Amino acid sequence: MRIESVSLAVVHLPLVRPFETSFGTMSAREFVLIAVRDGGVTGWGECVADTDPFYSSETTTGAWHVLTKYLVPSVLGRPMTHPREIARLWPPVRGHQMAKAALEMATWDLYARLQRKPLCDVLGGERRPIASGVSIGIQPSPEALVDRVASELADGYQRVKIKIKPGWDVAPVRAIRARYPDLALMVDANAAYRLQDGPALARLDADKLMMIEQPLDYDDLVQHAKLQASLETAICLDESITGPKAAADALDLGACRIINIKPGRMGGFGPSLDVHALATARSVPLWHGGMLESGIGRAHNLHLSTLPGFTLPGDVAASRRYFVPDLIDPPIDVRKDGCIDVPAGAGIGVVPVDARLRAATRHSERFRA
Ligand code: OSB
Ligand code: MG
Repeated sequence: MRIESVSLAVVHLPLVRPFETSFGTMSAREFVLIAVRDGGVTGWGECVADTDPFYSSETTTGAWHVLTKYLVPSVLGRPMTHPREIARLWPPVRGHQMAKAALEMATWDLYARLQRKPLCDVLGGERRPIASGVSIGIQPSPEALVDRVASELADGYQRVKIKIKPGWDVAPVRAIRARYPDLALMVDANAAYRLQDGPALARLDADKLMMIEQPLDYDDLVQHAKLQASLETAICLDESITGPKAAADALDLGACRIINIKPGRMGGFGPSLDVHALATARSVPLWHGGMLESGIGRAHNLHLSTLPGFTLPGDVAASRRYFVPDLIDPPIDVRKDGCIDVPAGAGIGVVPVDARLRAATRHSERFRA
C-alpha cells in the first residue's frame, strides 16, 4: 500500500437538533473529512475535532493545520504493508490524537478495501449486530427529558445516557426512574464536577445507574480514584482516556471500572486495539462512544464495535438522530431490537454521496506524492 494522494475537506453539517452538554451547545458539526487514495481505491476518514476546544483541546482549524503541515506530508508516497505502521511515520507531533486518528482510520479503510475485506475483519472483529444506546442532551425541563426518553425507547434503543451538570443531575434522573424503574440508564457529566461534589454524586447511588461517565476533569485521574472509592456506582472514563498509557494508569489507580473507547480521542484504531486488549485482559467492560459523527465516522465506529470486548451498548445510533440527510445513502438505521447492522462490503462499506459532500464542503485541498 502506498498513499498517492490525500484530499482534505472542511465539511459543515447542521444537526437535526441542538445538543447541549455541560460544556456548551452544539448546533452543527464542522469537521475535516479525509480521502486517501492508492490506485483507483479510496479510503475515508472523519476527524472528530469540533470547531471549539471544549470537549478536548483540539479544533477543526488546528487539525487542518497539523494534518496539512505535518501528518499528510509524512505519509504521502511512503510504502506501508499495514496501517499499524503509520504511527511510526508520524513526525514528533505531540498530542493531536484526533488529527492523527482521522488519517490513520482513513488508511485502515483503504487497507481493508485493497484487501476486499470489511474493516471489521482486518480489525480482528466479527460481524454482529451492534447493541445501540442514545446520548440525550440537557433538556429545558425533566418533563421534556422524559418525553425524549419515551420517543427514543419507541425506536428500540437498549440504553439511555443523559448529560448532567451541577443543578441538572438528581432531578432529571429521578424523573426518568419514576417512569422507567428498570431502564438501563447512565449519566455523562463531561468533567463538570469537582472532587468536593462527591456527596452530591453519591446521591445517584440510589438510582441504580450503569455508570457515571467522566464526572471530574480530564486530567484528574487521582481524584477520580478517590471519588470511585466513595461511590457504589461505577465510574466510566471518556475524556481522560487519551490512549493506552492513560488507560493503564486509570486502571492501576482504580480511577474507573468501565472505559469508553472513541478512536478519535486516542489517535486511531491502533491505540484503540491496544486499549481493547488491555481492558479485556483485566475484565474491564468497554463500550464505543460517539462524537456526533456523520455516516463515515459512524461506520468506522460500528466496525470497531464488533470486537468482543465491547460488551455494553454504545453511543452509535441511527443517522437520523443527527443529520438529515446524512453524507451517506442509505443512512445508518436502528433495528426494532435496538441493534445496528454493520455496513457490508469492503472497508467501512459506505462512501459519501458526491453531491452532498460538494454542497457541505466549505474548503478543500488535495496533496499528491
Ligand atoms: O461525552 O460522549 C461525549 C458528543 C460530543 C462530544 C462528547 C460526547 C458526545 C456524546 C454524544 O455524548 C454521542 C453521540 O451520540 O455521538
Ligand atoms: Mg462522554
